[in-house]
Amino acid sequence: MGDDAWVIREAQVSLERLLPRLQPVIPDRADWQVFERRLRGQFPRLFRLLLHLYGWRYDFFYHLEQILLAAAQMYRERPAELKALDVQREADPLWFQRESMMGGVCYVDRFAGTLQGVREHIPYFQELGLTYLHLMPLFLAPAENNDGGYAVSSYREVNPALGSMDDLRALATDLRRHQISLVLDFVFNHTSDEHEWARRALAGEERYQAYYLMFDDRTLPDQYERHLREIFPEQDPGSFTYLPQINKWVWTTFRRFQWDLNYANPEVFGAMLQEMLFLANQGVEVLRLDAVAFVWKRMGTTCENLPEAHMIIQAFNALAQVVAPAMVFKSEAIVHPDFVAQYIGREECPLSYNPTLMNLLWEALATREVRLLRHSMIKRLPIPTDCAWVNYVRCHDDIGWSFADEDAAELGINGFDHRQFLNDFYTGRFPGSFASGLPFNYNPRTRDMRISGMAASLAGLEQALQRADPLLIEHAVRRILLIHSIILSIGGIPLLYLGDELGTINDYRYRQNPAIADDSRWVHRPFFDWQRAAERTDPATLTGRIFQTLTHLIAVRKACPALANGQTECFDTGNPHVFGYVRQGRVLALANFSEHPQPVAQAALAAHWPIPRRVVNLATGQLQPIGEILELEAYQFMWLAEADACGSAGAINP
Ligand code: OTU
Repeated sequence: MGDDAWVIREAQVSLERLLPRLQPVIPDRADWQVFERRLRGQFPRLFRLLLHLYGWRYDFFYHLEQILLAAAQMYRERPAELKALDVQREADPLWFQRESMMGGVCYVDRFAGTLQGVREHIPYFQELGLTYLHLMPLFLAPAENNDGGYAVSSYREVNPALGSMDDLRALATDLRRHQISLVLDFVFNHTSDEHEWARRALAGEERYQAYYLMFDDRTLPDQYERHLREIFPEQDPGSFTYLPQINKWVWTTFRRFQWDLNYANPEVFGAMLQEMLFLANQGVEVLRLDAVAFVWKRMGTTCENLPEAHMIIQAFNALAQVVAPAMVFKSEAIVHPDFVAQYIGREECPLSYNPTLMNLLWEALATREVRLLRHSMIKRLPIPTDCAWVNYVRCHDDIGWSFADEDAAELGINGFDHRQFLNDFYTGRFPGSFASGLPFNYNPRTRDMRISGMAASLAGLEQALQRADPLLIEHAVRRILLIHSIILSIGGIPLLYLGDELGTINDYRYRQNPAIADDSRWVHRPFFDWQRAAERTDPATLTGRIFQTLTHLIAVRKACPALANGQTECFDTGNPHVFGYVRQGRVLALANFSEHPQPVAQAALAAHWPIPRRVVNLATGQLQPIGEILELEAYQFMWLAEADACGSAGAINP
């Protein structure tokens, strides 16, 4: 008990001592009042977190002061327009939960050449209904070894091939005027080996060597490695890289040119805080925290998802809420669902990718059965009501089968064997598979493997087109639409991987580029095909059909408050192939994961959804009679609601 009272008192005393030192940094009276009010609100938990992380240091209070001085400085530099947005969002903290929210993600160069090019395509984003645009890493990075931009050499310089910082700010502002929030990555677990800190470390400066985790010999690395997971075993096995220039080993969880930062050093926390708030001040509204799981290490553990990793993020969160409360964090934890959930919270990451839903959508397409999807979603979809999932079917990374073995075991499924099957299925090795995917990072020791491929190719379109078989093409298109219908209706923020709205398939040309030929993820990072996009208005083309259907579904979602973030009840439809859930008690979504028509009994639905007298399928606008048995066609989905609800009256085609 004594401990806690001491911390509370110490926090109070420290704050009163610090405030007069911070005030001169923010000369404007009104600004200072806002800053002080927010700091008073966040300080007790911030103090506790930093004390836990760095309180053992003799110079703790020095670092605490440096951290707050940096925050005050970044607040002073924050543009007025963003300060106004802060005030607006403080009054509307759940802004990201609306039915109008719709996300998209793309590479600047591959989508539009430059930042200016992206700006010119704002009408395209509007056509799709986007309110959230994630631009893949766009900062300075090594020319070749940059892991798709995830090896950052400067957090304050745009990659000159894409434009300038001015272009980035102008784009952020322009997007905001069009109600689109800019989303950028904060790659904070590591820097590239060309970052100034890394260069100075290599030149022998001890201060910067302490920014990273460096070892004089293999003794400690060997001990750590006994428990570590290899992320890229094919390209860079192990988790340490030898640096001949200084005869040391540096911790590199990912590629050899991505050096993990040492967050046990409070100076690193302070330095990265400034980079984070700098991003906020450029107009970033959602910050994607890359690789959250790895930021803290402790001997004898997997060095993933440690309690201190959460404390680092929570401390960043507290400081962002003081300086830039308009911005929210999104967690990128592609790990066991129990661990994914631990990052989600208003005081940590209000948004999180939903990798479990993502990989189970593909699992259900492969098996044509929805039991693992349903069982896992019943257990894992609920999160705090002031947070939201970001639901996606594909992203720029591989698909890892990160569902919980326990969930599978509860259904009598052996997780390990099931993953072998899914890997065989999605690399086309399983007889009869429709998928054209590529293996990614097979690890012979663990037999772990992940899958690369564009959504359309994984869903069968590539094979079907090769075989020019109309029925197979039809099935593939329906699979693409089916899984998108789920991310658009299950709650949270749907996130579209741009290109998927055109049914874009794999692009194997990366194999000709030696710098990336060994990384199969590039098969699903094609250049955006604007020629093909020109077909999007013609529903007689495949592109047109996929695009028109998706944009229609997006428009329906945006007009239907029941499809906003909120309660989702997944239930057993009584048919093993049909996934079903009720949104906020009002919309019933059904999805048939098999290529055969499937019946669902009225009684099975009525138990979860009071069947209205007149029912409309919002997805098509057609009235949907519900007899004793409701039949779904091959891969059909329905969004059923009371006719006249959700503004459907106007849209109904009887
Ligand atoms: C992230 O992903 C990025 O999305 C990747 O594109 C990067 O290569 C990587 O970080 C390094 O910056 O290993 O295969 O468990 O899976 O954070 C993807 C989480 C990755 C990791 C995830 C990482």
